[in-house]
Amino acid sequence: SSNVPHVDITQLKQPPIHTLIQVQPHGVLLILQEPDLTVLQASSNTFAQFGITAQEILGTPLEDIFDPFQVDRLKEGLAADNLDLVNPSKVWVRKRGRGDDYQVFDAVFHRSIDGVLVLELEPALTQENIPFLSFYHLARASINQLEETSNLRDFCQIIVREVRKVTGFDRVMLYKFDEEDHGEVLAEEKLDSMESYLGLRYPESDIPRTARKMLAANWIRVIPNANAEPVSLFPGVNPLTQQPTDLTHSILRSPYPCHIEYLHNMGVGASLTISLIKDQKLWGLIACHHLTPKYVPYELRKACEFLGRVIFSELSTREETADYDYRMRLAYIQSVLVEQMSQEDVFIDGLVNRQPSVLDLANAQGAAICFNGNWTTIGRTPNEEDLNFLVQWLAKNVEGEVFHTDALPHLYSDAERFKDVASGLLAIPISKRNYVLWFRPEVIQTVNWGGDPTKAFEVKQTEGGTRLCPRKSFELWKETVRLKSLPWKQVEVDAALELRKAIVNIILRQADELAQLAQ
Ligand code: BLA
Repeated sequence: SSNVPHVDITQLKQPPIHTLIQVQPHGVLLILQEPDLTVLQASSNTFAQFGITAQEILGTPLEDIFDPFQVDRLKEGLAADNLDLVNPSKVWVRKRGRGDDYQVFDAVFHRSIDGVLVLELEPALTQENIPFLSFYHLARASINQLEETSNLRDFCQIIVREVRKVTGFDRVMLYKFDEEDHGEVLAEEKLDSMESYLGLRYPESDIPRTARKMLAANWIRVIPNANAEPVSLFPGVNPLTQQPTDLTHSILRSPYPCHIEYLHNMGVGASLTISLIKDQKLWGLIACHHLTPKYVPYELRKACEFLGRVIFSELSTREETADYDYRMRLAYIQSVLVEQMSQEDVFIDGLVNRQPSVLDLANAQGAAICFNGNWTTIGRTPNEEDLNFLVQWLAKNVEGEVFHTDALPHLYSDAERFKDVASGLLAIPISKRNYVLWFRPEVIQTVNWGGDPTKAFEVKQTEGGTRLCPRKSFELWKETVRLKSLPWKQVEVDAALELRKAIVNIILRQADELAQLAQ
């Protein structure tokens, strides 16, 4: 998959995403001056939502828009510098010119990265807060099911089923990133009439690095109507700072046009994205799609985020447990190998002539040990001449105590000749020109992509500068991946490093014994 292009949109002349100052029109965004909470900037859809134009609302204190009693409560929360006390709040907005007609909004505050206070208002579908208890029941029910499953895929399947049940989206997917930041749909629940994306892979460029950063900061993103015309902020910059306000943490920020086009091309009318974070890194996403516009109230989104967090922490624990069991097995093999090495006159015999052998330490099909210019091999390996050239290449190109690749021919083209035994290489240099090498054969894999990943986007020149456009077709595109082995697991690499230490110790001890004999 190395011919799949990576893209860094920061290198193109496009505005940084977080300062795009357009807002999705289903809600109202206000930038406020503290402590009076007067309006500095407003999204230009206030007339549609409140019956007051953005011009009129500027300089207005919040009391004039909301119920003053509610504003006092908000101010108390803000004074305590604890936004959790006020988020979310239900606020009543009396519509101008409509008599006693008022509308209820969910109000959510945050401080932008520049420290500016941002208030976002979305029409509330209910006047009551969804009781916390219902989140709890929701999570309990799914966790009970999860306890009964043992494999990762079933587990992911339950997550998407639960999220779909709770939200009613037409399609819910669990999407996991790989080491190259491409991603794969591990689980999917959808309407029968929709085509399936299960098992498909999507290239890294579908979610550029800047977008990933935001997904790691904002655990939940909503686009209730992918066809809605975004609205601007009025005025465009904060009059106090003369800068566009940083909207990284905003709920209503309008998505980058490129992504909207992407959704259109996929036939998506609304989306909800929940980030799955592990060790502070974006591990994957729960991606929800709806064919038509769909509004998900704040509290239900929070419930989904909660569900995502709780369930996902359970999932990472399990992944770690699986690794732990394997690590323990390798540690055991390692200790037996050390024992065997110390029992033999020539330590190498303890690695290749007995059971378990050095092959078992890294689940390899072949291994070769170069010691004092002599090769000892076990299983399927390149011939001696090829091995000699390979260690010369390693000595020149590789540093450190361990080296591993699942695509040796991509790095060292001569290896293509012996790809059937050594498309994968794990190597530990013991000392200058002494090596232990493990090999894995080529495994030809078919990777199913959602559209041709080498044509993931088009670069277009427009008046506004260079623009990237997403692909039009997401139809199944099969890639045959050659010259690659199964990947080495971190636990296997760690085990190889441990073996290196043990061998170095044995060599030192033997040298010591020789020196003593010589005295
Ligand atoms: C954002 N791209 C995203 C997001 C997802 C995807 C989930 C985050 C959505 C959100 O913030 O609401 C991609 N969605 C997918 C994938 C699947 C899916 C892979 O459902 C698979 C099933 N996208 C392109 C190109 C660009 C691009 C060529 O294809 C070029 C610049 C950009 N994607 C892009 C940007 C964002 C994005 C800029 C951030 C949008 C924003 O938050 O403003």
